[in-house]
Amino acid sequence: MTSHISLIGVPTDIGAGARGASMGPEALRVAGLAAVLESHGLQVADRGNLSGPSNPWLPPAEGYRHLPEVVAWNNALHAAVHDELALGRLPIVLGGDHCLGIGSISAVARHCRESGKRLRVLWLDAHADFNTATLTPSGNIHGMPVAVLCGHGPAALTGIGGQTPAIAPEVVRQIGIRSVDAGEKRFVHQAGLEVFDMRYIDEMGMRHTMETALTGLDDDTHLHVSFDVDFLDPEIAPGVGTTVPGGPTYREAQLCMEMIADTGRLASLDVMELNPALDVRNRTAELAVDLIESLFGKSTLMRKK
Ligand SMILES: [Mn+2]
Repeated sequence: MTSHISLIGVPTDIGAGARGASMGPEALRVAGLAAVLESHGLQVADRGNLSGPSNPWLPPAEGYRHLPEVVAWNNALHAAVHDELALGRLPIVLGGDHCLGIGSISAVARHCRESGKRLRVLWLDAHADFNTATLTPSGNIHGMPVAVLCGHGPAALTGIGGQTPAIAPEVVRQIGIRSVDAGEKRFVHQAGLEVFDMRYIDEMGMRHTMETALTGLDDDTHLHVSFDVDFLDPEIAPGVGTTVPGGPTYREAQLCMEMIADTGRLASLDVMELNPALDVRNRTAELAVDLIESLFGKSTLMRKK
């Protein structure tokens, strides 16, 4: 893993159903993200925030809310992430709502094609984010990024990065899922996504879940983590727009992050949906930073490596 990290702020809530995720990047900075990473010997360059259209807060048009604006933000993010990867750096995307996974992961996939790497995406989320315009009543595009990346959605989004679909469903492992719409559920099964939902984690434990989700990685694998903060139980992480009870506890989330760190394969990261307007004294941002620290190798255990 490279020790050169680039922070990319993407201050928008353009794909969300609640305002406020646009303040996520600054809350993560205020919670000390750069300093925490530097304390582990990493070199951190904060690239500042991308800019893009403001949020017009309109109802859906032909099944999508704010599609032109979502396209603009994701094109900008795609270019920024691809540039950092081309420089051999590890981009951390500070969202912003999860529609930005489209720009980020399409860039990672393009980089993998260009560099001959295999891709594995871990999607940590309460939601499958596999909706389409016909399946979702809200039209909020933050519920659609995985479907778009797999080629289902408007061409202006599915084509970002020059290949449709940007990724195959087989590269994705979804973890922590506990809220899926009925039509979306059928579509997830049809597409063949591998989902480790909360029932699975309850029955099998986080250790077995992560061992299974991480099997088959090798030296040529680029591991991307898309971390939606609503993955976490709302008792510990209230600062998100779409809380769902029954998520991973603090210890389960730490174990998840530590086992990813143990692979040594992490090569890009999204931190999405943090909503400071709904947070309590920035505690969700501080928790996110704490977990990111584990993702980059802080061990809370006494065990010798
Ligand atoms: Mn999400």
